[in-house]
Amino acid sequence: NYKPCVDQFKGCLVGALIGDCLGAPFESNSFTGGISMQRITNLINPLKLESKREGSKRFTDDTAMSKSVSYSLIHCGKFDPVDMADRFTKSFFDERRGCAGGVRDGYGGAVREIFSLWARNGINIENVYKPSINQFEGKGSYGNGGAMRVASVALFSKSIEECVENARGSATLTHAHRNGYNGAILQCLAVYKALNTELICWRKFVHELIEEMRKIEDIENNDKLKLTKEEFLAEDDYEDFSEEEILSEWTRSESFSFTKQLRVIEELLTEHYENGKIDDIEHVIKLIGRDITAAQAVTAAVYCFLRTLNEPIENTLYYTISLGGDTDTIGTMCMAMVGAYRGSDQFPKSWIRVCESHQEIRTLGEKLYEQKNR
Ligand code: F2R
Ligand code: MG
Ligand code: MG
Repeated sequence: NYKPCVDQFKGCLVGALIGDCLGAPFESNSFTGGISMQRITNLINPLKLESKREGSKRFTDDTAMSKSVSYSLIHCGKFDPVDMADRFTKSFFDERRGCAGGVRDGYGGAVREIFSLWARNGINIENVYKPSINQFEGKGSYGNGGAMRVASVALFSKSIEECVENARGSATLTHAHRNGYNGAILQCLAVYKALNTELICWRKFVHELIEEMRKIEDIENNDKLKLTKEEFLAEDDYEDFSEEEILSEWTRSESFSFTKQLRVIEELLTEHYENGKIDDIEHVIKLIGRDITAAQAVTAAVYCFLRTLNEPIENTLYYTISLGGDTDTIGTMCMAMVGAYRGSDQFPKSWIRVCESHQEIRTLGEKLYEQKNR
């Protein structure tokens, strides 16, 4: 019967904004190790940011697309694929034209092609999903772009079932690979549960996500197709591959399973919480990854949220960034969960103040709260 308050709605979107704006300077596609805590705190320690200009940390594609999702849900009162696609396209081309504060950094290559096709062919209910379904020889994009923008879908949806349906629909507009949209569903469910649970027990949280993802991935019927990394490895010859390359192959394949990877998260968290194991970031990176695939980025975000659940809120972002890789996106997804659980009042004021459009984002959280409680 727990009823989340307006500060949690604002917190979810403000957290997502902070993760994007403060995580973006560290984003890299490199295959090197994690990022040192010293480098992170040198740049984003709340005290250091107090002297920075209000709104000086710009958001990237993650927040630009999240804003379109929020505005669409608020305007339509339901998930409307045509309206949402239209907003993505307008916002992208407005930025290109230098409106909306100038060209925005970092959209993925495949998603840009979808915007161009929508702009060229027009958008209607018959053709809106065609560009994404046709990408990559009909496999669709496995990038994390569907998941990175899904937080407001969790705020908007009234049940787990609505979360699943709306997350799948909104993600598939650009990400038709099953890892792409299933990652968005997992991210949406994690935010929904963070918002609607008064006191989170990490093990129960993981078990509930496993149960939901088991149904979505239809593990009972697909058990021979949905593999663990070890099962995947046994299927082919990966002798000359490094561990990171094997993880990369598996997380880009349709054999990848979020259900099975959530069990890996459970093992890592057990080592941390129950066996008191000292953190080894390299080990976490090897098992979970941190790249632009939804398979790696969403599981990393869930892990970082639960791994730092009871620590000071700053530690969650520091820890997330320390994994390296797709730091703005893992940051935005993890901090959306944190904000939904703890509320916006818990974030350092200087963190919020330096983020571009923080007032607008707060207002969107308030509007989504009002809409839900009307
Ligand atoms: N694009 C970036 N970062 C790169 C630049 C960052 C840095 N600041 C710099 O300046 O160097 N970040 C943003 O992209 C990610 C979200 O991407 P999204 O929306 O999923 O894009 P897309 O285009 O759909 O997928 C990304 C790329 O993945 C490859 N790919 C996807 N599916 C594939 C498939 N089935 N087969 C083969 N390749 C596939 C393609 O190369 C896509 O272009 C976030 O990190 C956001 O922050
Ligand atoms: Mg980005
Ligand atoms: Mg990114």
